[in-house]
Amino acid sequence: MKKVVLTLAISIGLFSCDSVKNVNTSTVSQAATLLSSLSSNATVQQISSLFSLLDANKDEAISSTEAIGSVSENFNTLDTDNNSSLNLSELTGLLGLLK
Ligand SMILES: [Ca+2]
Ligand SMILES: [Ca+2]
Repeated sequence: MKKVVLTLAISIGLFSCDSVKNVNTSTVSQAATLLSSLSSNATVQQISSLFSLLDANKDEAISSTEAIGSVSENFNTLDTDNNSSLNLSELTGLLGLLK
């Protein structure tokens, strides 16, 4: 019986990991929603929110794998220093592209 409980505990542990993944997925969908709502008069605050939503590993940079939608499409244009990641000021360049 103890073994069953242990197995159950491990299963719950694994399930928790899945939950974390789901949270990340929802972060991406939040980012997608925010991105689609951005217009040329978007605020730096919105870009900053987008930045933190996209920066899944919290290294203060958006890598090409973290970029989605128009950020991904314009990644090379936005990456002005060509270091294959976007910092907040580079992401702010998206405002110019939205105009
Ligand atoms: Ca990152
Ligand atoms: Ca860069």
